Amino acid sequence: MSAFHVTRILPEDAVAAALRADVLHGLTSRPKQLPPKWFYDAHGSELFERITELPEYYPTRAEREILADHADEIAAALPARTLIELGSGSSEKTRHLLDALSGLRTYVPVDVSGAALEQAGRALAAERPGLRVHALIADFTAGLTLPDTAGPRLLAFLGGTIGNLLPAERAAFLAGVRSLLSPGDALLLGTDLVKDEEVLVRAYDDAAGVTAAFNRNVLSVLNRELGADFEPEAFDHVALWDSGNEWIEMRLRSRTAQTVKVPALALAVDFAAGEELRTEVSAKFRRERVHEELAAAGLESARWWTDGEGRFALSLSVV
Ligand code: AVJ
Repeated sequence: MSAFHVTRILPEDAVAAALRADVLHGLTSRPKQLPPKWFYDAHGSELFERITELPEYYPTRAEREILADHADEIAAALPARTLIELGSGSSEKTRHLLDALSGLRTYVPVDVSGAALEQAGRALAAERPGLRVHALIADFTAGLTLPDTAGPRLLAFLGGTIGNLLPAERAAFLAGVRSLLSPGDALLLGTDLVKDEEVLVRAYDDAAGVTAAFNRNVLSVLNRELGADFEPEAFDHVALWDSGNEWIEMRLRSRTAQTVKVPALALAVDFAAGEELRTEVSAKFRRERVHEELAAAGLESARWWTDGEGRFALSLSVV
């Protein structure tokens, strides 16, 4: 008997339709833009895993430090029977939580990437015989229904991925999360913090060029999925700090004037020399802003932990 199963909430054709809609809208907007979720095909997910090991990319290590140091306190504050993790990816950092939650019965990893879920979920279920792993292939930014599992439930959204949403999207997302929680449940939220500009920019423009390859990979995704003819090397990787919005932006800057065809959308897209395509926003937070945004969604931040250097934070909101 297997304690692992996968439910696909998101049909394959819905993923394809969402990609087409996002690319059509984004490449005909001014300035041009694409949502960051399309980075994560198998190769993009692999590149992201490599990013997390780069000396410049501190968020993963900082968050792992917080989880390693405080998982017991988190578990004491919220002795969950169900752990739901949005954007679980490789579920690597989650192990600290799984170890600390002694009454845990069910782990629900949620991701758009079925491949990552299969691999991580199967391995976890095999390692932990008492644990049911019920993976969900779903887009958690587009409304989510959760399996009916035992409370209290801890919903974890780690990695600072909330920073990839724009402010209005964050507000809608947090309100949606709040509506999924019942009394006694909680949200555990990971947020990267505002810090020195140089440290931030280096984290998104590493010396080895892994982040540049990750950024350009979205063009390869469009080539494969939509028959586009992007030449990834015809675009420069750009990472900059927007101090007004307090977010990092990643862009791809066209080296020359060029026209790119996207046959699946019957689209020809002109790029001027130097024109930029925004591929990611990664917002950085101050404690007050995290509290405000949580409060606006009806969530109160009960606990707050940072790593030793104050680079990254976890907050726990019990409903
Ligand atoms: C997916 C939110 C963890 O914004 O830092 C890493 C993705 N982009 N380097 C982030 C990413 C460029 C990452 N998160």
